[in-house]
Amino acid sequence: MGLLDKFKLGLGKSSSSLSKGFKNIFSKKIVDENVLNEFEELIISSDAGADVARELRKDFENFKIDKKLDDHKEILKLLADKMAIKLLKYEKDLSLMGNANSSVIVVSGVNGVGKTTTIGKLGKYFKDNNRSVVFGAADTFRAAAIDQLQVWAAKVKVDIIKSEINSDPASVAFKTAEFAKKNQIDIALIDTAGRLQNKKNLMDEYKKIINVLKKIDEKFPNEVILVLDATTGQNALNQVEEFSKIHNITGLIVTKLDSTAKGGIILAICKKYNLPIVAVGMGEKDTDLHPFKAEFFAKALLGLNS
Ligand SMILES: Nc1nc2c(ncn2[C@@H]2O[C@H](COP(=O)(O)OP(=O)(O)OP(=O)(O)O)[C@@H](O)[C@H]2O)c(=O)[nH]1
Ligand SMILES: [Mg+2]
Repeated sequence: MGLLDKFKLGLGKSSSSLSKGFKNIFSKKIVDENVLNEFEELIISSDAGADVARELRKDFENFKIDKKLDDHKEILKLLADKMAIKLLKYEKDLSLMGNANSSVIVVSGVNGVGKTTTIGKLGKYFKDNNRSVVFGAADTFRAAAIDQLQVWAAKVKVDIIKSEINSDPASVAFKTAEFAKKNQIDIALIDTAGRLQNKKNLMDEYKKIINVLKKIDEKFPNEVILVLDATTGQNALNQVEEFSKIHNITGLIVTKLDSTAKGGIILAICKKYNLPIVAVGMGEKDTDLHPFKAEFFAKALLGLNS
């Protein structure tokens, strides 16, 4: 299956929801103010945000479709092009991630967004691309979290550095980075907790992990990835803000796009924060993480086949 087909499958819920709306819009004879409003609302309903919806409305209006909306596919293609152009600068080549010798990647995010699963999938992706990988189980607050990462490590056949439950997460992160450097492992992926007693604790813990890594090498962590759950909608935007206060986020991974009809959230995130999308999660299997491709995302969202 090609990447476009994977995006189509993953964004199926979003595209079928948008398709119904477009069908209705395209049934109108003339693009008047009402149709434009309907169009704008449809885009907003995909969680793309008011700014993006307004921009796309302008694009749609500028197509000058004043006679009949008969060539639907052409119109959707034009729209997909506009959307892809807006998103292109947020593509970040996943295969280029961790190209420094021993790159340390901290994976952060609030609880349940898919951090541990994404680390498992990233491990698989990098292994398949002939990179050596080690996982660091720095979510030490629940035994199940350590076990979960252990299961992924066994599944994708990578080493894991772990410690007992309630041990210091920063110490696990430190040992993982040290192990990677000593053994010339290409990529160290560090799992972190999404939930602590309170937000301040959580943020302090992240700071500590990051500071301790810098002690091994000031370039560490090479990446701080924030994982966002597409099903949480606009709330994801606040999470970008909160985590940016701790450390520069170098990239985003948006998960669970397969579970929502509101995949347009990616457009809102890109519009608001100038951050690259490193990958997108579209399912629970190890092969369900894909590099973010603006063109395929736009086409799949609008239900185009090519
Ligand atoms: N459908 C779908 N489910 C996903 C995806 N990514 C993760 N999940 C599921 O989301 C749930 C939470 O995933 P975890 O990886 O445990 O999330 P986490 O951020 O590590 O959670 P905490 O460690 O509790 O903070 C699991 O049931 C995953 O299988 C995805 O892309 N699509
Ligand atoms: Mg986890």
